[in-house]
Formats: sequence, structure tokens, C-alpha cells
Amino acid sequence: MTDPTRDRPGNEPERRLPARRPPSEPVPSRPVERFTAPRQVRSIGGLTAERAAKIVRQSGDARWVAFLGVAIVALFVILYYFYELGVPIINTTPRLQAEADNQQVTSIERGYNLYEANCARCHGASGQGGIGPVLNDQSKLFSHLNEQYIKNVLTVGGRYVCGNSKSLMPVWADTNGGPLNYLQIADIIAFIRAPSTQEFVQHDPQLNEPVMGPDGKVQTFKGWVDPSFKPEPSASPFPDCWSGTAGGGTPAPQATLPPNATVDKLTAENIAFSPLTLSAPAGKAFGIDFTMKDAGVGGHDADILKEDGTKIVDNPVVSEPGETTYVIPALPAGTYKYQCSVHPSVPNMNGTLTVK
Ligand code: HEC
Ligand SMILES: [Cu+2]
Repeated sequence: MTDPTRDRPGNEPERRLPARRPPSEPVPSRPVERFTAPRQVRSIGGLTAERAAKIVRQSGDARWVAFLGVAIVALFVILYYFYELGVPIINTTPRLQAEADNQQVTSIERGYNLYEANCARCHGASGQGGIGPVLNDQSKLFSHLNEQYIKNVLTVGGRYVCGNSKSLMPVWADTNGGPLNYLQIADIIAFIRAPSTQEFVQHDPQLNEPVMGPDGKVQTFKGWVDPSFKPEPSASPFPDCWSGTAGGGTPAPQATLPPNATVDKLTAENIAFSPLTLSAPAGKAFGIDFTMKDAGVGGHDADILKEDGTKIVDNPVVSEPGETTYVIPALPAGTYKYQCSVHPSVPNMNGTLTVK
């Protein structure tokens, strides 16, 4: 590599370093415009010292205002949180809880109307039973009649209870062809499970106004479930199928009828006895030839009660259509009742027995 300029005098390498570079940018004659806003806008021309100081103060004030605003919002969020969800330690009712309670009450009050309109004719106005089984029994409500179970019964119909395909209890859920939607079913369940410790207001089903009694007071009702109810430790759980419980316990062994004893005929059909009066001789065992014609009603029987309602003869329930002869031991002269233990509150399942 040869450099022709190298050996020329005055051109020694040391003198050529550092190489001088031409200026990269031309020096502008005026300061470069770095703002996009026009000059007169950003001019502070004409500001007095006081005015400038005031601007500085004002911007300080603005920062305070912003700070206070943020502080207020932050405080509001904290207070609102406690308002909604409750203050720890202090025992207040949080708004969310109060609202949920309110809705529960509304649901129970709607359920009451639905129950009275749809279910009371079979299960009794206060769940005491009738054509259908009793519902307001504490040992039954304790776990047997839980939310899920009632929902299943209302969805599937009475066949869910004892597997009886001819059960009188219809399907209620509209998902299964019944008349009630899921909200109405939830309301009925809320009503059946409502506590007996609380009073609820009766509402007119059409107007939704509270119902006034003849005394000018708002009519109320109570739930069925006693929250403090505990079954006996030895109690067996309520059986899955209610017709197993009717009459209760094992029936007494049947005595045999003496020859030429009186035998009364008694039929149970359409949840009614016929006849509604029977008579028998005093001091002699007699028979009741019992014909049961209803299917899917949980069965019938004819127990003998004293006039004051004490049961003196507990006859076994006949759960399917058929015929049986009940043997009634000798009774002293007097008036007695015969009653179906499955449908004790149906008037036509109560007859009068005259022993003379
Ligand atoms: C036509 C009469 C009838 C009507 C109306 C009726 N039920 Fe029933 N219900 C029955 C009968 C009968 C049974 C027993 C079912 C069986 O064993 O076949 C029953 C069973 C039940 C059971 C199960 C009880 C148990 O011991 O397991 C519940 C819960 C119930 N019904 C709730 C209702 C509700 C809620 C309504 C109103 C929406 C209603 N029922 C309307 C006749 C009726
Ligand atoms: Cu009966």
C-alpha cells in the first residue's frame, strides 16, 4: 500500500491528525422552532411579577383540589364497602344482607298465595294433610322435605314419592308440562321451608296489596319450620315413602271374628267413605268389611276413635285397591268415630259409629 502524499514535506502523518470534519449542520441564523403552537399563544409577554406569582399559586391550589377530590372518592369507596358488606366487629346488618332478607320475605309471601291456590285443596290450608300427605310435620320438614326433594316432587309429580305411577299429585314444573314456572316453584319451596318464628304478610294475589282482616288489621301468616326443632336422638329418619308411615307402627295381630258376628260394609272411594254412619252391637266383637277403591292416594283405612278423638282401634292401611276385613273388639255402648288415618282432615273420611 503506497501513499503518494506521504513523503511530501509538511505532510507528516502526526500533523494530519485529528482529521478535521466539516460542520455537520449549518448553524441556523434564527433559533429553531421547537414548539408547534404559534408564537403569540405561548408568549408570556406583558406578565407582571404579581400575575406570574398568582399563576404559580393557582396551580398549587389546583393540585390541592385534585388531591382532595381523590381523597373524597377514596373515602367514599371505603365507607361504601362497609355499608354494603358490614363493618367488622360492630354488629350491623349489611345492606346486601338486608336486601337478601327482603327478597326472601317477598318470595315466601308469594309462595303462600301459590300454595293456597294450588296445593291447599289436597295438602290442607296449613299443610295438615288431606287427600295428600301432611306437609307441616316437624320431623318431616327437618330433612325429608328439603329444598331439593320438594323441587324433585314438583318436577316429576307424585310418582317420585312412592313410585306410584297413578299418584294423584300432578306434575307442577312447566319444564315437565306442569303449570308453574321455576320462580313460582322456588317461591312455593321458600314458603314450605319458611320459619315459624317469623310473621309474614298476606298479599292479595291480584293487587299485591296487604290483605285486611275484618278487624282492620293486616292479615299475617307464619311459616311451618320450627328452627329449634331437633329430632329425638333415637328417632329414625322419616321414611322415603309416606304411605309406610300412615297408621304408624306395626298393626296389631288380627283377631278372628266369632261366628255369626255382625259385619258392616264400608267402602272408600274418591277419598270418601260410604256410608258415613255405621252401627254395631254393644259388647260384641264385630267386623268391618272394608273395600278400598282409590289408587294413588296413599291408601285408606278406618280407625276407631272415641268421640274426643282418642284412637282406640288402629287398623292397618290398605294402600292399593282391594278388600280386607277389620276385626273390631267388643266396645261399650256409645258413639264413636271411624276415620281414615291417611286423610284425617277430609270430612268425608270421618264417619260416625253407633254402638248400642
Ligand atoms: C290433587 C291433589 C294434590 C295437589 C293439588 C297437590 N298435591 Fe302434593 N301430593 C298429593 C299426593 C296424593 C301425594 C302423595 C304422592 C304419592 O305417594 O303418590 C303428594 C305428595 C306431595 C309431596 C311429597 C310429600 C312426602 O311426604 O314426601 C310434596 C312435597 C307435595 N305433594 C307438595 C305439593 C305442593 C307444593 C303442591 C302445590 C303446588 C301440591 N303438592 C299439590 C296430592 C296433591
Ligand atoms: Cu283415606
